[in-house]
Amino acid sequence: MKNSHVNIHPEVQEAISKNKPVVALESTIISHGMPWPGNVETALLLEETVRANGAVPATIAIIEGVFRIGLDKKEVEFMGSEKNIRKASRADIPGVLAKGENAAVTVSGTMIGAHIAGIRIFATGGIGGVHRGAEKNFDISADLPELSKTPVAVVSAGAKAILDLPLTLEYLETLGVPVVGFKTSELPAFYYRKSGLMLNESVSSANEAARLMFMQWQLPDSGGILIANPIPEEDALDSQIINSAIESALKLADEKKIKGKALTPFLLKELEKITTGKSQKANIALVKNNAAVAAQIAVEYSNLQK
Ligand code: PSU
Ligand code: MN
Repeated sequence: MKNSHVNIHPEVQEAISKNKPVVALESTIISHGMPWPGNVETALLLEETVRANGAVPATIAIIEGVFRIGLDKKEVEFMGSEKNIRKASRADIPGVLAKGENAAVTVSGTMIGAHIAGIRIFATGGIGGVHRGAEKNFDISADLPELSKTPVAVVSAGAKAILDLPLTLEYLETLGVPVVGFKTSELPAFYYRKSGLMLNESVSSANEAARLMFMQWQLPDSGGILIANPIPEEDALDSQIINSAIESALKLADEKKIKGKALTPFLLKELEKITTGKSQKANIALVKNNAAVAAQIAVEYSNLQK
C-alpha cells in the first residue's frame, strides 16, 4: 500500500522489524462497542495488559484517511469521544481512505491493518458471525470471510453471544478457518465459558498455539485462525440471565427495525441497560484476558522465529 495511506507507530515499526512480539487491537470496540469514558479506559487498559505480558500493543484505526497502526493516547481518546466515526469492515475501507474520513475498524478491518504492517496476532472481545435469523436476514459478519483469507490469528472469547453460535461455527468450518480452543475443548459463549459446542482443536499453552500458527502459515494460501479463549471463571455471567437479556434486546431491535451495521452496537447497548452494567463489566474482563493471552502467544511466536 502507498505510504501516504499507512502510518505505523515508530515503536510498533521497530518491534516488527526486529521480530519482537506485537499484538494488534481493534477500535470498533472503542468507538461503537462501549460508552465513553469506559471505552477509552478499556482501550488503554488493553494496551497496558499487552505490555505487562511482554509485547508491544498496536491499536488500529483510520484517522483522516490514514491507516494508523498503533495509536498514541490522544488518538485513543479521539476514537473514544468523537461523534462522527464510521464503523469500517473490509468493504468500507477503500471509501474511507479515499475520502480522508475517520473510521473505527472492526475485526475484519483490523486484520487488514495488521496484515499490512506484518502483525500476526490480534486480540478482541468477540468476533462478528452469523446473526440469529440469518436464513431470512442474510446478516453474516464480514469478519468470517476475512478470517478465511487474511493470515492473522484472532484471540477472542468465541463469537458474540448475540449471534447464532452453531451456525457461526459451521460457517467457519466451511471457510476452512481453524477454530482453536485455548485450554478448552468447547466454543466459549462470550459472557460465559461454555456454549456446549465442541471444537475439533484445542491447545493447552501459548507455545502450542504459536506452533499451530506457524504450521498454518506453512500451508499454501492459508488465512487466519480463531483462538477461542473463555472468559475467566470469576467474571463469567450466568448463562440463563444473560440469554434472557439477549432475547429482550433482540426483540426490541426487531420492533425498532434495527439492522445491518447498527445492530451489534444497539444490542450491546441494550444489554448493558438490561443487566445494569454487568454485561459491560464482563466484556472488559474477557477482552483484557484475551489481550494477555494474545501477548503471551506473540512472545512464543516471536521465539519460534529465532
Ligand atoms: N465484540 C465486542 N464489541 C464489539 C465488537 C465485537 O465485544 O463492538 C465489534 C467487532 O469490531 C466486530 C464487529 O468485528 O463488532 C462486528 O460487527 P458486525 O456484526 O456488524 O459485523
Ligand atoms: Mn452485519
